[in-house]
Amino acid sequence: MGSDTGSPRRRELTLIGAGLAGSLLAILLSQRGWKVTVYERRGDPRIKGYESGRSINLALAERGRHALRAAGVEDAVMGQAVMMRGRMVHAADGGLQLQRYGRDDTEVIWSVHRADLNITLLRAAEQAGATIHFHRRLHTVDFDAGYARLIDDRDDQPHDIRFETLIGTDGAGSALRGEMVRKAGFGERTEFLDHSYKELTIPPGPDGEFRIEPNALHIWPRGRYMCIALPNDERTFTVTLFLPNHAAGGTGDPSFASVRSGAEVRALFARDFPDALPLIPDLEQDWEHHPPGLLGTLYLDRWHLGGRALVLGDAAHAMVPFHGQGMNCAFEDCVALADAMDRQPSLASAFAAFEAQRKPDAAAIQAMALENYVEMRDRVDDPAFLLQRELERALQQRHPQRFVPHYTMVTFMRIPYAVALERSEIQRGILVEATRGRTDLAGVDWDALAQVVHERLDVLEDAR
Ligand code: FAD
Ligand code: 8R5
Repeated sequence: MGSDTGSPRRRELTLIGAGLAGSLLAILLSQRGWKVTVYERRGDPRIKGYESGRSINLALAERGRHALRAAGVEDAVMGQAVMMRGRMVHAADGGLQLQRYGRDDTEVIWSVHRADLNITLLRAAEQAGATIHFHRRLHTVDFDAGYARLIDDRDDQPHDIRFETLIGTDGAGSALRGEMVRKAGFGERTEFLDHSYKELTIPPGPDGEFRIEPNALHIWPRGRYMCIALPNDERTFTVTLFLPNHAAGGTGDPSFASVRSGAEVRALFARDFPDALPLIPDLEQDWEHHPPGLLGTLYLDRWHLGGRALVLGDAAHAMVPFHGQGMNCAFEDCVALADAMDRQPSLASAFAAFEAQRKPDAAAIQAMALENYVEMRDRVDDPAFLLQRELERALQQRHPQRFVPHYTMVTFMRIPYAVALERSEIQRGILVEATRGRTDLAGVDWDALAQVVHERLDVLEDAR
């Protein structure tokens, strides 16, 4: 509902966290006439000196782009985005293979710079009328009285505010979620993966050029672990090495327990990623200076306290990164919430409608993200998987409205994630059955398969 209904004053909302979801939501709600105030723990990234200097990039897909479009910032973001057409698989024997994500260059993902994206969104939020306060970390909340305490971490001084409604866009470690859980339970649990990651950098070549193919997401699959690399527009690549925390019994695999020093990481790269090693000149320093990142899935039974408080994005449903959908999902949340607030008569009913709509979808992408780790690290260079992929494409061509590849439903469409998961499971069954015992598609009975497709999959409405 807009500012001109209900109370004579402009309706106020207080957002906690001006990261990706918080800054986008501030735009969408300001545009709808809400008086939006955002409190952010860190300093203003637009002020020089706050950037860590590291380029961290993210993969932006259709769900995220659609939300940026709704906020009117798509063009500003896409100007610096680098296209990624597919997976560039670096096999252990040095072989290279590009596996396209879609049918052509209309079905691609985009690498965007996190800090630049955040700055673009913050500027647009202020232009739309939002007020953003930096160096304000949410500390404690009195939901009944409508008071919150914020801390300035530069001098440890408390700042108390009054609020009507708090929206938590404060990320995976959300302080607002902590306060909601303290008051009302909510069944919070986090399932950590037994794997963590390290970020490394491939700088530009001697003539300022990209050192490897820029228009791809590079993957070095090695069975129980892997490396990936995403391009940055300044011609660097951010490399992420994912390793188990401890080697599985008897495997002698590398792990965060066994690879501890710069020398050990160099030996690991020389053995497993020899083509990447000469591209990462600061390997030892990157390894020793960047802390390992933890990976986990956060589950929460409820996301809101009446019309008083709500969490969304990573604060409500943090996920492992392997589908590249955390930001995309958080952005899709923002649009869904703004829509629910347009439609519902009260904030309490809008929050309830948002939670009911988005919880199954968040659970679905959390599950699909966990599954995609196995696909990326172990299956992308497996002949059986490649044959299933070939059949997936053939069935898409024959039945474009019914058989849509899993990756396409998640990445290039906006159908609910829960629908994508349900259909993917049916499709995987068809692909596994039809390729069992085969090494190519020569003897496939296409008429029988057409019948199976029609029996098990109805027409998929294309929300693109
Ligand atoms: P965040 O973007 O984390 O924002 C939270 C904000 O809240 C931050 O600004 C933080 O400083 C602030 N904050 C925290 N606590 C407080 C407090 N107590 N008080 C006030 N402010 C607070 N997703 C993709 O879709 N594609 C990708 O390729 C991808 N790659 C990723 C790579 C990395 C290295 C990481 C870590 C994540 C990646 N993700 C990716 C996931 C994506 O970053 C998150 O899903 C997304 O940022 C979630 O947005 P958010 O606004 O909920 O949280
Ligand atoms: N996030 C990504 C994909 C899917 C790629 C594919 C995977 C790094 C911490 Cl691991 C990962 C994807 O299926 O071929 N799209 O985008 C981003 C990913 O990792 C990001 C960069 C990351 C959290 C570290």
